[in-house]
Order: sequence, then C-alpha cells, then structure tokens
Amino acid sequence: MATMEVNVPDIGDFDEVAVIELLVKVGDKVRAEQSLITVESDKASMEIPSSHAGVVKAMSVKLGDKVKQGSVILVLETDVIAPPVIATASASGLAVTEAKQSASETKQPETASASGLAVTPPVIATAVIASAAKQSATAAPSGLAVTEAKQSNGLPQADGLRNDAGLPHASPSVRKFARELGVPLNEIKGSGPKGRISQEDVQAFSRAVMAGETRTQAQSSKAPAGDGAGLGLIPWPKVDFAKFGPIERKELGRIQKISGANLFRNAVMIPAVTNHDDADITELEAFRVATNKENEKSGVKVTMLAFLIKACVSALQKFPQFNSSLDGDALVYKHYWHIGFAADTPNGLMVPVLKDADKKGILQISAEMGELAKKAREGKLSPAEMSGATFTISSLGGIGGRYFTPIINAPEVAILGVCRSTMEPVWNGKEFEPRLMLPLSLTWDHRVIDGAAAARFNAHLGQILSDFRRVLL
Ligand code: CAO
Repeated sequence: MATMEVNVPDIGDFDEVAVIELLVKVGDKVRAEQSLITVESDKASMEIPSSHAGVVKAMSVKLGDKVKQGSVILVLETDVIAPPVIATASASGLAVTEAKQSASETKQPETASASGLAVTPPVIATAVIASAAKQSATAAPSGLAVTEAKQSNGLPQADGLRNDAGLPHASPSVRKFARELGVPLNEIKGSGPKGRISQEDVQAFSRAVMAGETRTQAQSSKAPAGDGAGLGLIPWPKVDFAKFGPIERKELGRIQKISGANLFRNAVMIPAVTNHDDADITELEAFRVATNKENEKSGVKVTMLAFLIKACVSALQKFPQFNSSLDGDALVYKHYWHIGFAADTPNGLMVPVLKDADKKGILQISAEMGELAKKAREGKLSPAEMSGATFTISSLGGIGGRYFTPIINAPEVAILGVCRSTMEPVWNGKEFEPRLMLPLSLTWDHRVIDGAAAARFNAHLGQILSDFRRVLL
C-alpha cells in the first residue's frame, strides 16, 4: 500500500477556480477517471477526475477553496503506483463533439482528425468542461444523437439515477444552474437517459414549485401541506378513515386547488369580521316580478342579484374605503366599480366580474350577468372576465340558508354574502306586518374598515333595497 496525492491537472487558461462540489469523501473507493470535485470559473464548471484508483485517505480541499493546476485535491491510498490514466478523445467520433467544445473553451491546441473533425490531443486526466449550451444531446457526425454523458467526457457513466458519489446524474453546468436557482437536484426526476437531469428538468421543477404544484422536501419539512406547521399550529390530525368504514379518495379538481389556495391565504391573512343584517325587499321584489313580466319576451330575467349589484355600487360610492385595496401602508381607492359575483359551477367556485356596474341599468346588468354565469358554468370565462373586481357579492339566495361568513376575495377589502329572502313578521310600531326580508352578511377587513363603517354600509344598503328610488339620490 502506498499513498499518493492527486493534483489538479492542467485546466487550460484558468488561473484559479473555486471548488463548488466535493464528489467524494474520506473512505470512498474511487476508480481512475472518476470525478473527484467540481470547480467553477466565471465561464464554466468542470469536473476533475482522479488520475488513479484507490481509497480516499484525506481530503485536501473543501467547498469554496480556490485551486489551480498542481493544487492537491486529496490523498489516495493505492495498491500500485500506476502511471496516470490518459483520457483521450474517442476514436468512434462519439466524444468528438464535446472534445472539440472543451478544446475551444480551454484553448488547447486542436489537431485535425482523419475525418476532418477537430479532436483534442490526449490530455492527462484532463478537466471536463460543459457549458450550459452543451447540455443537450447533439447529433454526432454519424447523425445519431449522442447523449451528453458521452459528450461531456467520453468516459463511461455509472448506471442508475446517481453517480458514484451518490449525486444525481447531471452535468456540472446543470448542477450550477440548479444551485443558482436554489433547486434541490436530488429531488428532480431526470428525463434523460438513465434519469439524467437536464436544464429543462430543473426549469420544469422550479416552475412547478412556484405554481404550488409541488413542494421541495425543505418546504414540506417546514410546513407540510395543510398541516399548520408553518403557522406554528399543532399538526393536522392524521386519521386512517378506512379503519372506520369504506372510503373513496378523489383528487381535487384544478379550480378547487387554485381557489382553495386563495381562500386559505385570504382566511389566514385578513383580520376579517362579518356583520349580519336584514333588508326589507318587499316592494323591490314586487317591482322585480313586475319587471320580469313586462320583459318576458326579451329573454332577460331579472333576479335580486342585479338589484344588489346596483345597491352595492351606491354603498361603495358613499363609503369609498369599501372599494379600496391595501398596498403596504397605503390605501388604493378605485374610481371604478367592477363587481365580482361568486358562481357555483360544475368545476367549482368561479368569480366572474361585471365591469362598470355604476354605468349600467338593471336590465343590462341582468343580461351581462346571465351571460357571464353561463360562461362560468361552461368553463369558458377568459382571465379578463375574472379580473379587476373591486368588491364581490356571493349570493346563495337561489339555494337557501340564512346567514354565512364569506371570505374576502383579496386584494378587495369586503364581500357581501346574501341568502334566501323569507317572509317575516316585522313590527311597524303598531302591529306585526308580513315583510319579505333579505339576510345580508358583510365581511370586511378590519385593517381598512371599522365596525361602525360596516354597520353604516349595511344600513345604507338596507335603505336602498327597501326603497330603490334612493339610488337616484
Ligand atoms: N331570495 C330568494 N330567492 C332568490 C334569491 C334570494 N336572495 N336570489 C335568487 N333567488 C331566486 C331567483 O329569483 C330564482 O328564482 P326563479 O327560478 O323562481 O326565477 C332562483 O332563486 C334561482 O336564481 P339564480 O341562482 O339562477 O340566479 P341569481 O341571479 O340569484 O344567481 C348565480 C346567479 C350565478 C350567482 C347563482 O346561480 C350561483 O351560482 N349562486 C351560487 C353562488 C355561490 O356558490 N356562493 C357561495 C360562494 S362561497 O362558497
């Protein structure tokens, strides 16, 4: 047994390069030509292969160290002091493409092969350079696609998803790219041969994390989905439901997932309060029924929601903070009145937006609402038709119920929930009178609105709904 130092070989024009990855550790058995460390210059990253086989006795470099030709990488215990392995460009032509690329980057002298393709002269344990532009498979002179594994160094790669160092298969430049994005490479399933990870795989993973479609292990360990750990809450109860009876598991739909994430954020982040009230709509309902009779032939049906939209615009104009949004320490007051309305669709909850409700009459609002609700149910709403709302109404009037606590649709600051009207005995000072009462539930953001303003908003809404002529005032 003998020990020997393995040094950084000639790495071309690079003066000093930083060690960005340690691919082996003390005790590891390494093969000749196996990559030991990855170094990085401002132009490229390179894997430095071992000149001999043996067992790593000591590491002489650590992450972040600057090394240059001749720097000791590690100490190897070897059986035989064999002459250093000479890595050559493959004669088959498969390695030629990358060899040429490497050569151009390292500015090593090139010679022309018999085929006319440039190949590098044999180099001793030469550094392997792979720039981002060379990650993808390129066509070999033969016309066959050559994998980057072969291009990068012409050396055989370990089978399976990981290399000898237990790292996922990826070129140095892909690793560098992942490091820069903070993407954990070992969590990516490579789409290349033998699970090799490409730059596109890294980008796709990063996109999925940003879109909330997947979570990194670090994210999961900090706040597993929906378990409340991120909020410092005790974990969500885990129950094996099947122990108690037959079950069926169904994935949430796409819209449910998106609206669920939004609702969760809004419920958690907004200090919301809900005020409940009743509005007397006896006369308004009679007017609505009469209007529908008059317009029977037009095909446009007026529901209470159209009147509510118009009444809300009046209340929003009287109390402009309800038509605002918080932006840091400032309130943004909007001088337009676009009203969103929650629509129950087969795909889940959608909120089409009726634009410029202040400029439209009840019949036009009804017609547009009908059109938007139809599109919502058919899944045909465009993003523009779902954006720009300044206030939202959620009406369960067609279904039933008394009151509920709707969740504010951020960045709006209030939402009105409406339930089914019922005929109720109302004391008029002398006697009980049957009146049609509409239950209203106004949820508001306490950072922007206070209880008194909310009570006034509801009272104003009640006055308008009980006597719609007030809209004109
Ligand atoms: N009181 C009594 N009856 C009411 C009413 C109310 N407040 N609101 C509506 N109605 C009646 C309508 O007059 C209509 O009666 P007719 O069939 O006799 O004409 C019936 O209920 C059905 O109305 P509608 O629901 O078709 O129409 P709309 O304009 O009231 O609502 C829409 C349209 C799209 C908002 C509604 O269909 C819908 O999807 N509502 C659900 C919203 C929702 O899911 N909110 C919860 C969000 S939080 O999860």
